[in-house]
Amino acid sequence: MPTALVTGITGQDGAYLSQFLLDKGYRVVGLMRRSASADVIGERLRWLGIIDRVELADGDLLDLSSLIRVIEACRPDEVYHLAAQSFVATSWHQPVLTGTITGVGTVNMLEAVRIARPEARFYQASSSEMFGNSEEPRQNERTPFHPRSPYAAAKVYAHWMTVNYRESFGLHAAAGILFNHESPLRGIEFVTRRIADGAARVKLGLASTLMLGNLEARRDWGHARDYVRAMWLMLQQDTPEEYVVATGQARSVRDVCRRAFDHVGLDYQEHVIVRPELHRPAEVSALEGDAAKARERLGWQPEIGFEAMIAEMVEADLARHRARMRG
Ligand code: NDP
Ligand code: GDR
Repeated sequence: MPTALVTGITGQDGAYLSQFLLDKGYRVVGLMRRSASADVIGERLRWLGIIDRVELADGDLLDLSSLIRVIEACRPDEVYHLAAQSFVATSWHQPVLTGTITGVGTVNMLEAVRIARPEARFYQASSSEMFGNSEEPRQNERTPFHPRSPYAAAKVYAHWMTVNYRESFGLHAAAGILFNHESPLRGIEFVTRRIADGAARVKLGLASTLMLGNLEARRDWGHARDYVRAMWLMLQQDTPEEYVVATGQARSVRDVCRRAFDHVGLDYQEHVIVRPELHRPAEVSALEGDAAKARERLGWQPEIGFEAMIAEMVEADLARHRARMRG
Protein backbone atom coordinates (compact mmCIF):
# COMPACT_ATOMS: atom_id res chain seq x y z
CA MET A 1 0.00 0.00 0.00
CA PRO A 2 1.66 3.29 -1.03
CA THR A 3 1.72 6.14 1.49
CA ALA A 4 0.78 9.71 0.56
CA LEU A 5 1.49 12.71 2.77
CA VAL A 6 -0.94 15.57 2.11
CA THR A 7 -0.25 19.05 3.47
CA GLY A 8 -3.37 21.22 3.57
CA ILE A 9 -5.53 18.13 4.19
CA THR A 10 -8.15 20.22 6.00
CA GLY A 11 -8.64 22.46 2.95
CA GLN A 12 -10.85 21.92 -0.10
CA ASP A 13 -8.32 20.12 -2.28
CA GLY A 14 -6.79 18.17 0.61
CA ALA A 15 -10.19 16.66 1.40
CA TYR A 16 -11.02 15.64 -2.18
CA LEU A 17 -7.49 14.42 -2.87
CA SER A 18 -7.53 12.28 0.27
CA GLN A 19 -10.81 10.70 -0.78
CA PHE A 20 -9.39 10.03 -4.26
CA LEU A 21 -6.21 8.46 -2.86
CA LEU A 22 -8.08 6.32 -0.30
CA ASP A 23 -10.24 4.98 -3.13
CA LYS A 24 -7.02 4.06 -4.95
CA GLY A 25 -5.80 2.07 -1.92
CA TYR A 26 -3.33 4.59 -0.50
CA ARG A 27 -2.55 5.09 3.15
CA VAL A 28 -3.16 8.84 3.58
CA VAL A 29 -1.37 10.90 6.20
CA GLY A 30 -2.34 14.56 6.55
CA LEU A 31 -0.30 17.37 8.04
CA MET A 32 -2.50 19.33 10.43
CA ARG A 33 -1.49 22.45 12.32
CA ARG A 34 -2.55 22.97 15.87
CA SER A 35 -5.78 24.91 16.24
CA ALA A 36 -7.98 25.94 19.11
CA SER A 37 -10.89 24.81 16.92
CA ALA A 38 -9.70 21.25 16.33
CA ASP A 39 -13.27 19.97 16.58
CA VAL A 40 -14.45 21.93 13.52
CA ILE A 41 -11.23 21.97 11.54
CA GLY A 42 -11.80 18.51 10.07
CA GLU A 43 -15.25 19.51 8.78
CA ARG A 44 -14.48 18.85 5.12
CA LEU A 45 -13.05 15.40 5.84
CA ARG A 46 -16.15 14.69 7.91
CA TRP A 47 -18.43 15.93 5.12
CA LEU A 48 -16.83 13.39 2.76
CA GLY A 49 -17.04 10.69 5.46
CA ILE A 50 -13.29 10.00 5.49
CA ILE A 51 -12.06 11.56 8.72
CA ASP A 52 -11.59 8.14 10.33
CA ARG A 53 -9.75 6.78 7.30
CA VAL A 54 -6.90 9.31 7.24
CA GLU A 55 -4.06 9.68 9.76
CA LEU A 56 -3.51 13.21 11.01
CA ALA A 57 0.01 14.28 11.96
CA ASP A 58 0.80 17.34 14.00
CA GLY A 59 2.97 19.85 12.13
CA ASP A 60 3.19 23.35 10.70
CA LEU A 61 4.80 24.62 7.51
CA LEU A 62 6.63 27.26 9.55
CA ASP A 63 8.32 24.65 11.73
CA LEU A 64 10.85 22.72 9.65
CA SER A 65 11.66 20.25 12.41
CA SER A 66 7.99 19.24 12.66
CA LEU A 67 7.93 18.55 8.92
CA ILE A 68 11.06 16.43 9.09
CA ARG A 69 9.64 14.44 12.00
CA VAL A 70 6.34 13.79 10.19
CA ILE A 71 8.14 12.64 7.06
CA GLU A 72 10.52 10.41 9.02
CA ALA A 73 7.58 8.84 10.82
CA CYS A 74 5.29 8.16 7.86
CA ARG A 75 7.91 7.59 5.11
CA PRO A 76 5.71 8.78 2.22
CA ASP A 77 6.05 7.60 -1.37
CA GLU A 78 4.24 10.71 -2.60
CA VAL A 79 4.02 14.16 -1.01
CA TYR A 80 1.20 16.47 -2.11
CA HIS A 81 2.07 19.95 -0.90
CA LEU A 82 -1.24 21.84 -0.87
CA ALA A 83 -0.98 23.91 2.31
CA ALA A 84 -0.83 27.68 1.82
CA GLN A 85 -2.32 31.01 2.80
CA SER A 86 -4.47 30.68 -0.31
CA PHE A 87 -6.79 33.69 -0.25
CA VAL A 88 -5.55 36.36 -2.64
CA ALA A 89 -7.45 39.25 -0.99
CA THR A 90 -5.94 38.52 2.43
CA SER A 91 -2.45 38.51 0.95
CA TRP A 92 -2.49 42.33 0.71
CA HIS A 93 -3.40 42.60 4.40
CA GLN A 94 -0.90 39.94 5.50
CA PRO A 95 1.87 40.02 2.88
CA VAL A 96 4.65 38.87 5.19
CA LEU A 97 2.65 35.95 6.53
CA THR A 98 1.59 34.99 3.00
CA GLY A 99 5.20 35.08 1.80
CA THR A 100 6.30 33.06 4.80
CA ILE A 101 3.64 30.33 4.59
CA THR A 102 3.02 30.13 0.85
CA GLY A 103 6.59 30.86 -0.27
CA VAL A 104 9.08 29.91 2.45
CA GLY A 105 6.74 27.19 3.77
CA THR A 106 7.14 25.41 0.44
CA VAL A 107 10.93 25.58 0.76
CA ASN A 108 10.58 24.09 4.25
CA MET A 109 8.65 21.19 2.71
CA LEU A 110 11.22 20.75 -0.07
CA GLU A 111 14.02 20.79 2.52
CA ALA A 112 12.21 18.26 4.70
CA VAL A 113 11.76 15.91 1.74
CA ARG A 114 15.38 16.36 0.65
CA ILE A 115 16.64 15.62 4.15
CA ALA A 116 14.25 12.88 5.27
CA ARG A 117 12.85 11.21 2.14
CA PRO A 118 14.57 12.28 -1.09
CA GLU A 119 13.12 9.34 -3.04
CA ALA A 120 9.53 10.57 -2.47
CA ARG A 121 7.66 12.17 -5.36
CA PHE A 122 6.66 15.78 -4.67
CA TYR A 123 3.70 17.77 -5.98
CA GLN A 124 3.62 21.57 -5.72
CA ALA A 125 0.28 23.39 -5.85
CA SER A 126 1.18 26.21 -8.24
CA SER A 127 -1.46 28.63 -9.44
CA SER A 128 -2.81 30.41 -12.52
CA GLU A 129 -2.53 33.59 -10.43
CA MET A 130 1.19 33.45 -11.28
CA PHE A 131 0.23 34.56 -14.82
CA GLY A 132 -1.51 37.63 -13.40
CA ASN A 133 -1.75 40.30 -16.02
CA SER A 134 -0.83 38.04 -18.89
CA GLU A 135 -0.53 39.38 -22.39
CA GLU A 136 -1.57 35.99 -23.77
CA PRO A 137 -5.35 35.47 -24.09
CA ARG A 138 -4.87 31.82 -23.00
CA GLN A 139 -2.07 30.69 -20.72
CA ASN A 140 -0.01 27.52 -20.96
CA GLU A 141 3.24 26.18 -19.47
CA ARG A 142 5.32 28.55 -21.63
CA THR A 143 3.44 31.74 -20.76
CA PRO A 144 5.57 34.22 -18.74
CA PHE A 145 4.51 35.02 -15.17
CA HIS A 146 3.38 38.50 -14.08
CA PRO A 147 2.15 38.08 -10.49
CA ARG A 148 -0.25 40.82 -9.30
CA SER A 149 -0.59 40.09 -5.56
CA PRO A 150 1.61 39.08 -2.64
CA TYR A 151 -0.03 35.65 -2.91
CA ALA A 152 0.87 35.28 -6.58
CA ALA A 153 4.45 36.48 -5.98
CA ALA A 154 4.84 33.93 -3.16
CA LYS A 155 3.55 31.19 -5.47
CA VAL A 156 6.04 32.17 -8.18
CA TYR A 157 8.86 31.83 -5.62
CA ALA A 158 7.51 28.45 -4.44
CA HIS A 159 7.12 27.30 -8.05
CA TRP A 160 10.67 28.16 -9.03
CA MET A 161 12.08 26.65 -5.84
CA THR A 162 10.29 23.40 -6.73
CA VAL A 163 11.90 23.48 -10.17
CA ASN A 164 15.24 24.32 -8.50
CA TYR A 165 15.09 21.37 -6.11
CA ARG A 166 14.43 19.12 -9.08
CA GLU A 167 17.34 20.55 -11.07
CA SER A 168 19.76 20.93 -8.13
CA PHE A 169 19.06 17.84 -6.05
CA GLY A 170 17.25 15.51 -8.44
CA LEU A 171 13.99 15.49 -6.47
CA HIS A 172 11.06 14.02 -8.39
CA ALA A 173 9.21 17.34 -8.07
CA ALA A 174 6.26 18.27 -10.30
CA ALA A 175 4.14 21.43 -10.29
CA GLY A 176 0.51 21.72 -11.34
CA ILE A 177 -0.43 25.20 -12.49
CA LEU A 178 -4.07 24.91 -11.59
CA PHE A 179 -6.75 27.38 -12.58
CA ASN A 180 -9.62 28.12 -10.16
CA HIS A 181 -11.47 25.06 -9.02
CA GLU A 182 -14.50 25.04 -6.80
CA SER A 183 -16.93 22.71 -5.02
CA PRO A 184 -19.36 22.66 -2.11
CA LEU A 185 -16.23 22.43 0.07
CA ARG A 186 -14.80 25.72 -1.21
CA GLY A 187 -13.95 28.22 1.56
CA ILE A 188 -16.78 30.69 2.16
CA GLU A 189 -14.54 33.69 1.33
CA PHE A 190 -14.03 32.69 -2.33
CA VAL A 191 -16.38 34.24 -4.85
CA THR A 192 -18.21 31.17 -6.21
CA ARG A 193 -18.99 29.93 -2.72
CA ARG A 194 -20.04 33.41 -1.59
CA ILE A 195 -22.45 33.52 -4.52
CA ALA A 196 -23.79 29.97 -3.95
CA ASP A 197 -24.27 30.72 -0.26
CA GLY A 198 -25.80 34.13 -1.04
CA ALA A 199 -28.30 32.67 -3.52
CA ALA A 200 -29.28 30.00 -0.96
CA ARG A 201 -29.74 32.58 1.80
CA VAL A 202 -31.88 34.85 -0.35
CA LYS A 203 -33.98 31.90 -1.51
CA LEU A 204 -34.63 30.82 2.08
CA GLY A 205 -35.43 34.35 3.27
CA LEU A 206 -32.30 34.59 5.44
CA ALA A 207 -30.97 37.59 3.48
CA SER A 208 -32.16 39.90 0.74
CA THR A 209 -28.83 41.09 -0.69
CA LEU A 210 -25.33 39.86 -1.48
CA MET A 211 -22.34 42.26 -1.53
CA LEU A 212 -19.65 41.56 -4.13
CA GLY A 213 -16.66 43.28 -5.73
CA ASN A 214 -15.73 43.20 -9.40
CA LEU A 215 -18.44 41.39 -11.39
CA GLU A 216 -16.52 41.63 -14.67
CA ALA A 217 -13.49 39.58 -13.57
CA ARG A 218 -13.19 36.44 -15.68
CA ARG A 219 -11.87 33.11 -14.46
CA ASP A 220 -11.58 29.58 -15.86
CA TRP A 221 -13.59 27.67 -13.23
CA GLY A 222 -13.47 23.88 -12.93
CA HIS A 223 -14.45 21.36 -10.25
CA ALA A 224 -12.01 20.37 -7.49
CA ARG A 225 -12.85 16.66 -7.90
CA ASP A 226 -11.52 16.76 -11.47
CA TYR A 227 -8.43 18.76 -10.51
CA VAL A 228 -7.18 16.47 -7.72
CA ARG A 229 -7.16 13.63 -10.26
CA ALA A 230 -4.74 15.69 -12.35
CA MET A 231 -2.42 16.08 -9.32
CA TRP A 232 -2.21 12.33 -8.90
CA LEU A 233 -1.65 11.75 -12.62
CA MET A 234 1.31 14.18 -12.54
CA LEU A 235 3.06 12.11 -9.87
CA GLN A 236 2.55 8.87 -11.82
CA GLN A 237 4.78 10.14 -14.67
CA ASP A 238 8.40 8.97 -14.85
CA THR A 239 9.58 12.54 -15.52
CA PRO A 240 8.35 15.33 -13.22
CA GLU A 241 7.20 18.42 -15.12
CA GLU A 242 4.86 21.42 -15.03
CA TYR A 243 1.27 21.12 -16.23
CA VAL A 244 -1.49 23.66 -16.70
CA VAL A 245 -4.86 22.30 -15.52
CA ALA A 246 -7.93 24.21 -16.73
CA THR A 247 -11.24 23.80 -18.55
CA GLY A 248 -10.30 26.22 -21.35
CA GLN A 249 -13.44 28.30 -20.83
CA ALA A 250 -13.52 31.54 -18.84
CA ARG A 251 -16.67 33.07 -17.38
CA SER A 252 -17.31 36.28 -15.48
CA VAL A 253 -18.28 36.66 -11.83
CA ARG A 254 -21.55 38.05 -13.24
CA ASP A 255 -22.10 34.74 -15.11
CA VAL A 256 -21.69 32.86 -11.80
CA CYS A 257 -24.27 35.16 -10.18
CA ARG A 258 -26.73 34.66 -13.03
CA ARG A 259 -26.32 30.88 -12.96
CA ALA A 260 -26.59 30.51 -9.16
CA PHE A 261 -29.63 32.78 -8.75
CA ASP A 262 -31.30 31.24 -11.83
CA HIS A 263 -30.93 27.87 -10.14
CA VAL A 264 -33.20 28.98 -7.31
CA GLY A 265 -35.59 30.87 -9.62
CA LEU A 266 -34.34 34.38 -8.75
CA ASP A 267 -32.92 37.34 -10.71
CA TYR A 268 -29.42 38.17 -9.40
CA GLN A 269 -29.83 41.83 -10.46
CA GLU A 270 -32.42 42.32 -7.75
CA HIS A 271 -30.10 41.08 -4.99
CA VAL A 272 -26.41 41.58 -5.87
CA ILE A 273 -24.89 44.89 -4.77
CA VAL A 274 -21.43 45.93 -5.93
CA ARG A 275 -19.26 47.39 -3.18
CA PRO A 276 -16.08 49.30 -4.13
CA GLU A 277 -14.32 48.19 -0.92
CA LEU A 278 -14.51 44.58 -2.17
CA HIS A 279 -12.43 45.46 -5.24
CA ARG A 280 -8.75 44.46 -5.04
CA PRO A 281 -5.80 46.87 -5.07
CA ALA A 282 -4.64 45.18 -8.28
CA GLU A 283 -7.07 42.98 -10.15
CA VAL A 284 -6.33 40.09 -12.48
CA SER A 285 -9.05 40.83 -15.00
CA ALA A 286 -9.08 37.58 -16.98
CA LEU A 287 -7.48 34.14 -16.94
CA GLU A 288 -8.17 31.25 -19.30
CA GLY A 289 -6.05 28.12 -19.42
CA ASP A 290 -4.79 25.96 -22.26
CA ALA A 291 -4.50 22.45 -20.80
CA ALA A 292 -3.42 20.74 -24.04
CA LYS A 293 -0.29 19.28 -22.41
CA ALA A 294 -2.25 17.71 -19.52
CA ARG A 295 -4.75 16.33 -22.04
CA GLU A 296 -2.10 14.82 -24.29
CA ARG A 297 0.46 13.58 -21.74
CA LEU A 298 -1.74 12.74 -18.75
CA GLY A 299 -4.94 11.84 -20.60
CA TRP A 300 -6.68 14.30 -18.29
CA GLN A 301 -9.83 16.20 -19.05
CA PRO A 302 -12.53 17.70 -16.86
CA GLU A 303 -15.72 15.70 -16.40
CA ILE A 304 -17.91 18.11 -14.40
CA GLY A 305 -19.25 21.14 -16.27
CA PHE A 306 -19.75 24.68 -14.97
CA GLU A 307 -23.57 24.57 -14.71
CA ALA A 308 -23.58 21.24 -12.85
CA MET A 309 -20.91 22.51 -10.47
CA ILE A 310 -22.77 25.73 -9.59
CA ALA A 311 -26.00 23.75 -9.14
CA GLU A 312 -24.22 21.31 -6.79
CA MET A 313 -22.79 24.21 -4.77
CA VAL A 314 -26.12 26.02 -4.43
CA GLU A 315 -27.88 22.78 -3.46
CA ALA A 316 -25.25 22.08 -0.81
CA ASP A 317 -25.68 25.56 0.70
CA LEU A 318 -29.47 25.24 0.64
CA ALA A 319 -29.11 21.94 2.53
CA ARG A 320 -26.68 23.48 5.06
CA HIS A 321 -29.00 26.39 5.81
CA ARG A 322 -32.10 24.18 5.99
CA ALA A 323 -30.31 21.91 8.48
CA ARG A 324 -29.35 24.93 10.61
CA MET A 325 -32.90 26.30 10.45
CA ARG A 326 -34.24 22.94 11.66
CA GLY A 327 -31.82 23.48 14.53
P1 NDP B 1 -7.55 26.02 1.22
O1 NDP B 1 -7.39 27.43 1.60
O2 NDP B 1 -8.93 25.41 1.24
O3 NDP B 1 -6.63 25.10 2.19
C1 NDP B 1 -5.38 25.54 2.64
C2 NDP B 1 -4.81 24.52 3.58
O4 NDP B 1 -3.49 24.93 4.01
C3 NDP B 1 -5.63 24.29 4.86
O5 NDP B 1 -5.63 22.91 5.15
C4 NDP B 1 -4.82 25.05 5.91
O6 NDP B 1 -4.99 24.56 7.22
C5 NDP B 1 -3.41 24.74 5.41
N1 NDP B 1 -2.41 25.62 6.01
C6 NDP B 1 -2.34 26.96 5.93
N2 NDP B 1 -1.27 27.42 6.61
C7 NDP B 1 -0.63 26.35 7.11
C8 NDP B 1 0.52 26.17 7.91
N3 NDP B 1 1.25 27.21 8.33
N4 NDP B 1 0.91 24.91 8.23
C9 NDP B 1 0.17 23.85 7.83
N5 NDP B 1 -0.94 23.96 7.09
C10 NDP B 1 -1.35 25.19 6.74
O7 NDP B 1 -6.88 25.82 -0.22
P2 NDP B 1 -7.34 24.91 -1.47
O8 NDP B 1 -7.60 23.55 -1.00
O9 NDP B 1 -8.36 25.64 -2.27
O10 NDP B 1 -6.00 24.94 -2.34
C11 NDP B 1 -4.95 24.01 -2.13
C12 NDP B 1 -3.66 24.59 -2.68
O11 NDP B 1 -3.78 24.83 -4.08
C13 NDP B 1 -3.22 25.92 -2.08
O12 NDP B 1 -1.82 25.93 -2.04
C14 NDP B 1 -3.73 26.94 -3.08
O13 NDP B 1 -2.95 28.12 -2.99
C15 NDP B 1 -3.50 26.19 -4.36
N6 NDP B 1 -4.37 26.53 -5.47
C16 NDP B 1 -5.72 26.48 -5.30
C17 NDP B 1 -6.57 26.71 -6.37
C18 NDP B 1 -8.04 26.67 -6.20
O14 NDP B 1 -8.73 27.16 -7.10
N7 NDP B 1 -8.57 26.08 -5.15
C19 NDP B 1 -6.02 27.00 -7.71
C20 NDP B 1 -4.57 27.00 -7.77
C21 NDP B 1 -3.79 26.76 -6.69
P3 NDP B 1 -6.15 25.15 8.21
O15 NDP B 1 -7.38 24.35 7.91
O16 NDP B 1 -5.55 24.88 9.55
O17 NDP B 1 -6.31 26.61 7.89
P1 GDR C 1 -8.97 33.96 -6.84
O1 GDR C 1 -10.41 33.52 -6.27
O2 GDR C 1 -8.53 35.27 -6.32
O3 GDR C 1 -9.03 33.81 -8.33
O4 GDR C 1 -8.02 32.86 -6.18
P2 GDR C 1 -11.61 34.37 -5.66
O5 GDR C 1 -12.80 33.48 -5.74
O6 GDR C 1 -11.27 34.96 -4.35
O7 GDR C 1 -11.76 35.60 -6.71
C1 GDR C 1 -12.07 35.38 -8.06
C2 GDR C 1 -12.46 36.72 -8.71
O8 GDR C 1 -13.70 37.16 -8.18
C3 GDR C 1 -13.61 38.56 -7.91
N1 GDR C 1 -14.59 38.94 -6.89
C4 GDR C 1 -14.60 38.52 -5.61
N2 GDR C 1 -13.81 37.64 -4.95
C5 GDR C 1 -14.09 37.39 -3.65
N3 GDR C 1 -13.35 36.49 -2.99
N4 GDR C 1 -15.11 38.00 -2.99
C6 GDR C 1 -15.93 38.90 -3.62
O9 GDR C 1 -16.86 39.44 -3.01
C7 GDR C 1 -15.68 39.16 -5.00
N5 GDR C 1 -16.28 39.95 -5.93
C8 GDR C 1 -15.60 39.81 -7.06
C9 GDR C 1 -12.16 38.75 -7.48
O10 GDR C 1 -11.79 40.11 -7.56
C10 GDR C 1 -11.44 37.83 -8.46
O11 GDR C 1 -11.22 38.51 -9.66
C11 GDR C 1 -8.38 31.49 -6.14
C12 GDR C 1 -7.67 30.88 -4.90
O12 GDR C 1 -8.11 29.55 -4.73
C13 GDR C 1 -6.14 30.88 -5.09
O13 GDR C 1 -5.54 30.17 -4.02
C14 GDR C 1 -5.83 30.20 -6.42
O14 GDR C 1 -4.45 30.19 -6.64
C15 GDR C 1 -6.55 30.88 -7.57
O15 GDR C 1 -7.95 30.83 -7.32
C16 GDR C 1 -6.30 30.20 -8.91
